[in-house]
Amino acid sequence: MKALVSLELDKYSVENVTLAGPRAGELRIRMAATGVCHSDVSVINGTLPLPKPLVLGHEGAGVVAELGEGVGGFEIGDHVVLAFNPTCGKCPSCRRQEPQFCSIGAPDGKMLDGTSRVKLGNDELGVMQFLGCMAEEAIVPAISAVQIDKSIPMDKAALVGCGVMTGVGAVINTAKVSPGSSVAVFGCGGVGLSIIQGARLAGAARIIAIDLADNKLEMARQFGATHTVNSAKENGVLQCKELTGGEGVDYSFEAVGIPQLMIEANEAARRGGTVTIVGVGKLTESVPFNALMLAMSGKTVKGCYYGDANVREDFPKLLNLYRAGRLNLDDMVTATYSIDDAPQAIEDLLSNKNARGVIVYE
Ligand code: CXF
Ligand code: ZN
Repeated sequence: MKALVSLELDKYSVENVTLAGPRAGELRIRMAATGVCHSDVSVINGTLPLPKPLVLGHEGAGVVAELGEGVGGFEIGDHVVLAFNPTCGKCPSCRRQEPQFCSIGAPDGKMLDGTSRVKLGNDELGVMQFLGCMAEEAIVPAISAVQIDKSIPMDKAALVGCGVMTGVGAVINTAKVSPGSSVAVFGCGGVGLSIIQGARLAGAARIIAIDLADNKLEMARQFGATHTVNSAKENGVLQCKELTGGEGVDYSFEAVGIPQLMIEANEAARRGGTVTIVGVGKLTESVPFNALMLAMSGKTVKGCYYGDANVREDFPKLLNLYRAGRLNLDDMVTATYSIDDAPQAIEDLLSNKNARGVIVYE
């Protein structure tokens, strides 16, 4: 089968690989759609330090094709969205209702039992986030799959597996944005646009979108931004202050993973406001906080991983919002690609072309 593989740092190519069957606790998924996310690029360029060679892809939806030994609760033909974090339900994080921090396995390219299911020739390949779902098929832990209604188009469903869950979750679960409030979003990629949609759903009165690219700002408006700032031309922080009577916004979000933007998101929030850091930056970079102002400003600075989601509850909720016409996933998918064109999809991501590009399979 074909898969998008990163063989070495800064390289990616479509390769013909072989897949072993599912072992105990695993599913074989015939992929229907895989979203192309900036974190795939972060793996390619080493920002996320996963060992290579490795099959990319962590935002996908597909159909259950085979059950490994002992897997209950699934049937062949079930439609599933894949979570990029397995959730065991038993570890301390799962028991304290924080399944996004489930400690069953650290993503190191291997499956949960420490072995691999994918080969290129005789060489074993790793997979991203226990999934490696930018491929025609994937072997995944059953505890990484969430059943969904079969009526939902798979290219839309796939987005819920990463970008949309992360963005909407950051607003609803992490920041808990309240109706009538003001929100600033730094960075309008797939996650930033989902934050904007979340803020709209939460009833924010002002949603200020900040990005360097005019086409992204146009999309931001389409998804609910009330104001846009092109930070190549204007100062995002000053605009946030100006639009809030000098105070700063109630809630600000950073959705890229760049220290300078995290600083700006902090500056854009009002005293007592909430700053949510969603972007995943480099391990080698840090953000300073001012020793006087941290206490004086009384802001809450929160990190947000996977939209603080409980995927088993939150994926179906997001898809219900989609079916109710309140979460716009249709316009998020601005291009689809075959697996052969996956490298083009990565290039289009790098040139900011899409809200989301999605790989679809026959
Ligand atoms: C990431 C977070 C770090 C691990 C891979 C997935 N989230 C969104 O892309
Ligand atoms: Zn992602």
